[in-house]
This record gives sequence, structure tokens and C-alpha cells, in this order.
Amino acid sequence: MSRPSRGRKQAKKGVQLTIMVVGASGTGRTTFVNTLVEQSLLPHRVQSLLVDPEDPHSALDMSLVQEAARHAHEEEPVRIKPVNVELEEDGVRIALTIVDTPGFGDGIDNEASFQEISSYLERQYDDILAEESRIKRNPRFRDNRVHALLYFIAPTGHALRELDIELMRRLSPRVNVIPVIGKADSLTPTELRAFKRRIMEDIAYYGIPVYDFPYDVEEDDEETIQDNSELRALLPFAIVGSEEEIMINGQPVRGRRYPWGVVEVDNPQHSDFSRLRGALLVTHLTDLKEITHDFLYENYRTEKLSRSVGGDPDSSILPEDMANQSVRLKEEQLRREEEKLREIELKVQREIQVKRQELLAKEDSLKVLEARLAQQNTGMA
Ligand SMILES: Nc1nc2c(ncn2[C@@H]2O[C@H](COP(=O)(O)OP(=O)(O)OP(=O)(O)O)[C@@H](O)[C@H]2O)c(=O)[nH]1
Ligand SMILES: [Mg+2]
Repeated sequence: MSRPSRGRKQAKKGVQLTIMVVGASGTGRTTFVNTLVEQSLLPHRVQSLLVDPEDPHSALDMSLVQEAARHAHEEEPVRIKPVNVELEEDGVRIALTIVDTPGFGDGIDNEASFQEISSYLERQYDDILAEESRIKRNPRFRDNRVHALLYFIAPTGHALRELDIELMRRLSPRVNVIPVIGKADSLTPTELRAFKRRIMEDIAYYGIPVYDFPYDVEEDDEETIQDNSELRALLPFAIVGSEEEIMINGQPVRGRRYPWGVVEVDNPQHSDFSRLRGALLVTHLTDLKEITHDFLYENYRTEKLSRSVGGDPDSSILPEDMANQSVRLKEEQLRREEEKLREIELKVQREIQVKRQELLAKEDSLKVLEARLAQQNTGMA
């Protein structure tokens, strides 16, 4: 049976879906969410107090400073907080939960951000694990497992940062990670194409198991294979978000206005937003949920149960279990060492790249000097 048809059956009575958004500060996560649900669901973080947020040397905006002072005594809100919203797609009710996470990337507490996100994901698995082993089920139990994590990559146009690689690699064993480029309209189409290619090369090089719209050539029907391979080819999705409607030929269009024209959010020629939205809420909703339950949660459960067997000295452990356990620990240790080596490799590669660029720049300026000298010489002769 193909994946979408399984989805349709279940969808009749309404479905629940949880999406988490993760990424560096200011990559457009909040705007994306509000664009996705077509309402102002999430508030934006307190703005920069500068008159021009892009310019660190600009003056302070006094009205914003006063506003911040008024709220200064208030408690820090919980940092990861799910928000629920009801949507209807193609006549199907979707109870959508959005989990926005604090932006990171300032280099100060990236590890803390990672820990926070990762323990949130695992807590949801722990909750369901506890619920499953209860004799009497709690009728009000809520399954809050995250079915997709959209990882926002900043539109630098260079390459993935070490932090991006690290985060995606460490989170992907726990959740379907879908890489996206935030604020993709910051790049030209040519830059965007090259950036996408570069990102997918890095993802393949580091063996990061992102959600790549899996299909089975033997089992799935032609349409599914076609749809999935098209979506896979779009990875990482180029996102343009906007909470503003612009009138074009008398029609309101969601988009971003520029002196040279309008970038339309829902136009597939301008961004991958609508295709990502369709995949998340319609075509791949069931697949994301199934992979979360059958594979990611199942792996977590197995890991957790085998860990607790190893950790209890009183339980009678079979010798072969002990042997398995020690093999597992050795493998784990090896894996960690390999990971460290890969990190070092990455760092060295980047350093070599920087040095090469410096050398090239020096070579260029030498050539300019030489040319100038040659000119002077011919001038004198
Ligand atoms: N050019 C462009 N700008 C965008 C886009 N989406 C959001 N922005 C702008 O980028 C800034 C940050 O957007 P947010 O949506 O608040 O980003 P965020 O990732 O939630 O930021 P924090 O929560 O502060 O970390 C705002 O000025 C947005 O108007 C986009 O698709 N293209
Ligand atoms: Mg935000």
C-alpha cells in the first residue's frame, strides 16, 4: 500500500501533528510558523533596542528601551513551550502543535540549547514509555512526541557551520530532521542552488540521517516514488515567510516587497514554502508519524531498556546479555572517538580553506603590484 493512501484513511477523523522549529537567532522561525498556520500564532521575540537592528552602531530607540524596562521585572518565560492550533487541510482537521525553540548561535551556550532541545524530545518519549507500561491507562494522556524538526539554516550562501552539522547530527537519531534555508530570498537563485548543493554534500559527507522522503522502488506506487523523489530533490527547502499581504492585480498575496518586485510566499517559482507545507500537513503527515513511532521511538525504547538492564546490579543478567552490553559500550566509545576525529577533520578542512583563500588573495595583490611595477618600468624606459 502506498504511503499517502494510508494517510487519507486515518485523516478522516482528524489527526494530531507536532512540529518543532530549531535554528540560529533571527533565521525566520517565528515568521515561518505564522505563515504556515496563516495567523499570528507566535509572538516575535523582543526586538533589538537599536533604531536599525541591522546596524550595531545605530542609536537606541528610546520607546523600545522604556518598553523593555517596564517588562524587566517579569519572569523569564519557559523557553520551550508547545502551542496548539487547529487547522483544516482538504477537509481534514489537523490538531497541530508547534514547538518553537529559542534561537542560538551566539557561541555562548550552544551546548545548553542542544541539551534543552534534546531532553525535550526524550522527555516526550519517556512519558509515553511510562504510559505504555501502566496497568491502567490514563484516558487524558497526551502524546507530545515531535514528528518533524525543521532545522533552519541561515542564508549565508557559504557552507554549513559546524554548529549546524553538530546539531542536525545529534538530533537526527531522535526526530525526523528536515533541513530548510530560512529567509531564502536573501540569496539570488544561482546562489541558492549552489548553497543547496553544498549543504546536501555536507549532509551526505557527515552521514546525517535527515528525513529525505524515503520510498521503496519495489513497494511504493509510481506516484509516490515520483512525489518523494521531487521533494527529496528540493532539500533543503528554501523558505520565504511573510505575515504581510500585498495587493497584486487587486488580489491579496502573501509576500515580501522589494524595490525590484514582490517575492511571493506561495509561488513555487519563488520559494519551496508551499511544497513543504503540503508535505507536512497533507502528503507526508502519516509517514512522519509512522517513522517517529515505529523507528525513532522504538530505537529510543530499546536503548533505554537495555541501559536500565545494564545499570541494575541486582537484576540477574544472562552472560550473553553482559557480553552484548560490553560490545555495545565499546561500540559507543568507538563511535564517540570517531565523532571527535570527524570534528577535528572538519576544523582542519575549514582552516585549510581559509589559509588557501588568504594565499590566493596575497597572490592576487602581488600580481597587481608586479603589473604596476612593470608598467612603471615601461613608463621609465
Ligand atoms: N528577507 C526575509 N526576511 C525574513 C523572512 N522571514 C522573517 N524575516 C525577517 O527576519 C527577522 C527575524 O524573523 P523572525 O521570524 O522573528 O526570526 P526568528 O528565527 O523567530 O528569530 P528569534 O526568535 O529572534 O531568534 C524579522 O525582521 C523578519 O521580518 C524571510 O523569509 N525573508
Ligand atoms: Mg522567534
